[in-house]
Amino acid sequence: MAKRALITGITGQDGSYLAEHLLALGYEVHGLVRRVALEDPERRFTRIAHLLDRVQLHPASLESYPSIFNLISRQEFDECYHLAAQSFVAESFADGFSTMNTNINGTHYMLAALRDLRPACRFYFAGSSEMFGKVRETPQSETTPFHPRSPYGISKVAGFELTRNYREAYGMFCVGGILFNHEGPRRGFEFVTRKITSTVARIKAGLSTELRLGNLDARRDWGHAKDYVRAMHLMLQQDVPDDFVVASGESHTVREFCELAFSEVGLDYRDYVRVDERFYRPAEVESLVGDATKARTVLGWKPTYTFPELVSEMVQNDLRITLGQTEGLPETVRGAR
Ligand code: NAP
Ligand code: F7E
Repeated sequence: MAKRALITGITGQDGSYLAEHLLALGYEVHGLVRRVALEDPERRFTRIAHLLDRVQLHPASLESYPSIFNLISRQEFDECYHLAAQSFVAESFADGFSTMNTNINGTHYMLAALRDLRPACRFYFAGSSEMFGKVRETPQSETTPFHPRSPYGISKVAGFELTRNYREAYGMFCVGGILFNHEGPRRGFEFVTRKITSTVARIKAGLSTELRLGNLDARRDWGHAKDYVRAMHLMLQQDVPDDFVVASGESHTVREFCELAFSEVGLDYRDYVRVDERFYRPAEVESLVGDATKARTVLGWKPTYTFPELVSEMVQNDLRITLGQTEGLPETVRGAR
């Protein structure tokens, strides 16, 4: 019989790639979505429009325990991938309270409902390299201490610890993935990679003349989301639940990302990029690079995309969208920020 998986955050970047991956593996895929999303499918389901006849969507709210309890009581899920979150670090400084509420309570509600109704369901928590924050060692691995630098990072540490506690206290199969930045053509426009590639495309098309960014010297370990969702699935197939770092092991600056993205269309980033203080954060995570040795050896996972391939795919995709837009195609999900 096909395994039945629940994905929270199925409308997001990772949720959409994971749904595709699980469907290809023969899973029955269900998604938790906000009711507003169901009411506005044209705008809210752009990443899963091509999957709508193959997945089952259920309205529920991460802010409401009864709605989650009700959903989990109606279906016998084998695996649950809890990806839904307020995932934009800068927004978490603007509204720390709702980030905490969604990310911490939402995770707690999922775990508590599963414990009551379906304790055998395997649970994946979307932890983040932002938990390392002001890093204590480089590269960062599963044993590196956390020192989060934003409400988002703090919320992810809390979710990660809740997940570990449910594993240790109640013997549930709960795992925390500590994923470093992963991107791709479906990345939200507010994140720096997509902001860069979408603006490069607009500049190339003559629709924009500059790109305003914050800290160009920040370093990130960037991979492709398609590679990273494979690791999530592998984590839930192990004999013993455990936590894993997933990373490329390479770090690059925002400046290097710009350099490659602009050169993809034959331009020099120095002619277009302007530093704008508004995009600096109150506390920055300066440099992240992960050590995914455990994922490579225990899960047999390895990334397939290189950094230049990732940048190139994102720029080429945005060029296609932008040129399409000038011919009257609809605007994509969210505006740049
Ligand atoms: P994303 O594109 O921002 O997607 C977030 C998803 O969460 C969307 O489906 C969104 O639904 C949903 N969501 C947000 N608030 C919600 C709420 N209150 N109730 C119900 N659903 C809500 O994020 P992503 O890049 O796919 O990341 C997936 C997960 O991995 C997140 O937990 C993120 O924090 C974590 N993570 C991401 C990275 C990365 O580099 N991408 C790295 C480490 C960890 P709507 O479409 O309705 O807004
Ligand atoms: O910023 C710098 C910014 O917003 C990357 C999320 O998926 O990965 C993501 O969080 C870096 C930061 O991602 C701009 O200061 C410069 O140093 O793309 P980002 P993030 O904050 O690393 C982690 C692993 C997650 O878990 C999160 O969910 O780029 N930066 N100038 C800028 N960033 C943005 N967004 N916009 C700028 O103009």
